[in-house]
Amino acid sequence: MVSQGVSGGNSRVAAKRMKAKICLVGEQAVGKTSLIRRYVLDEFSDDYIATMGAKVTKKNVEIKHDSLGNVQVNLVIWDIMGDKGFRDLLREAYFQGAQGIMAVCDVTRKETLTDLRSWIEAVSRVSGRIPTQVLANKIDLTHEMQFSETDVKGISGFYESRYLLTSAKTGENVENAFIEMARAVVDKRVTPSSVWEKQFPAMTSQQPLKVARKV
Ligand SMILES: Nc1nc2c(ncn2[C@@H]2O[C@H](COP(=O)(O)OP(=O)(O)OP(=O)(O)O)[C@@H](O)[C@H]2O)c(=O)[nH]1
Ligand SMILES: [Mg+2]
Repeated sequence: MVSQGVSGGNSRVAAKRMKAKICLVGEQAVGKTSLIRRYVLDEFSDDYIATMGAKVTKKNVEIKHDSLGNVQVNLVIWDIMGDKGFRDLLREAYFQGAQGIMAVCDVTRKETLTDLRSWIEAVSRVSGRIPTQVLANKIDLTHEMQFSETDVKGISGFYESRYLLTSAKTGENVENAFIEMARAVVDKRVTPSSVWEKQFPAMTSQQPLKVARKV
């Protein structure tokens, strides 16, 4: 983290800066690109153009941190194609140095929720244990929902992560999601690793997963 003095009238305020690589992962067409587009450009399109490979977008966000005060976070957002074949081939290239995972599923397709486990673990195998967030996207399609909030809680609880119900279409919770992610990355950076790891113990595939209750 870089700490830089900024003049403000007679006072000097410490502006802290930090870079954070965030990876958006999840199955094809769950809305990863749309969430980034909504957050960065405040735009949405119903058209679907599958992402080829990975696309990197940057955005600065200022967060208020409990102990640090205001922190400028330079988010480096990696939009990764939802193709598992490519994921396994290229995961070192995509996930190296990741500091946060935004794992996205589509509330209208149940399998996209259960598949999140393999995405989160693919990133974690390369990056180590990092802040993780589960996003249940397309919440605007209420009548087509194939799973409940309880199911989302089940997956996110397993990974000691937070979850949010989002809509790239309406913008619901999209900004919140990125701000929360930035805050979690800053928190990890300033928390001694022994304390952080106690809060967020490493997950193992052997642990049973409480998920997929029928709605
Ligand atoms: N109704 C609704 N549609 C959405 C939402 N988010 C994305 N979509 C639509 O879902 C389709 C897929 O969205 P993308 O953002 O391209 O999905 P992706 O996860 O990036 O897909 P890949 O790049 O193939 O991995 C598009 O037609 C979007 O318009 C949402 O919140 N609500
Ligand atoms: Mg995409």
